[in-house]
Amino acid sequence: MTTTHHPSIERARTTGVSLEMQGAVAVVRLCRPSKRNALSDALIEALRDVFQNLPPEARAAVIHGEGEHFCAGLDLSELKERDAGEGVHHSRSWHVALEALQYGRVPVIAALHGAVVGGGLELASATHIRVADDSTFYALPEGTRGIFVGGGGSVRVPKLIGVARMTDMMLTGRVYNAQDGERLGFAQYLVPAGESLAKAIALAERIATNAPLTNYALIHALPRIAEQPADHGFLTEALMSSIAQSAPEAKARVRAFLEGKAPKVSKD
Ligand code: 1HE
Repeated sequence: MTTTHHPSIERARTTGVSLEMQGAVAVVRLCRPSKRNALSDALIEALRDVFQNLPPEARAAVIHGEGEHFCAGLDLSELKERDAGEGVHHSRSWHVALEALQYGRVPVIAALHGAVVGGGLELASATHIRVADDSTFYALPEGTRGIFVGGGGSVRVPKLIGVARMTDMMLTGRVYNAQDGERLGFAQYLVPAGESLAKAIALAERIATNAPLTNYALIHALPRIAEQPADHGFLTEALMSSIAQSAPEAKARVRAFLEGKAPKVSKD
């Protein structure tokens, strides 16, 4: 089936970022396997365009990489002699693209496998849920390449694993395997090799059935509340919670539970 998307999404496809709708789930794929999905400037721009222009029917998204690896990070062949000003603009272009993903319209789940390194880990850290398979490994080779993270990694990675572990990864080139990565907090799910995409899509399908305002609160309000001083956070929480509760969909869902028509919480 061919669907017509926003022109920028068709353009992104020719650059190496494709989008396919599976019901209400937007499946976004990095398609540059010969370069291990290394993120060129064009790919970063394409990611920005895709996440800024997801089709209106999308209610959750998955991002994954074609080939043996999720993403090898910054395209090092483009790391030319930039002066300080150009370097700032380059880094800021990553920030814009990854903010489009993190603070977009829908929750995004990363399906990880193979290398999740450098800018690839920065990209994964901007998603809302990470599903890794047994082949996944995590590293920040920037330290050994004589550079620093520039795609938001110094803000997002410590929130997952802490400043001390990120410092160690960058100072020593330490690589974490899939099992350790899940234990430390890089990924919330760990599945057998080859199964991360299917698991991510299954989670996205479930998320797509949530009330839209609940998903909005989780991706836009929760991370901001977590950064606020407690007294501001409590107020933002009260405002967000009252807005979510007032939606007709919330009323209908609560009524369904009280009438025994909605599933109970179950540990199975
Ligand atoms: C690349 C890149 C890349 C592969 N830029 N071309 N990231 C890194 O320092 C990681 C560098 N990459 C690797 O360590 C390995 O390639 C992998 C572990 C990811 C995969 O290994 P492998 O054996 O499967 O592939 P390969 O043979 O190393 O690479 C295949 C091709 O992809 C080869 O090109 P070819 O023309 O010789 O076939 C590689 O040169 C190319 N390739 N990775 C450019 N990253 C916003 S700031 C973010 C800062 C960073 O991300 S720094 C960390 C960069």
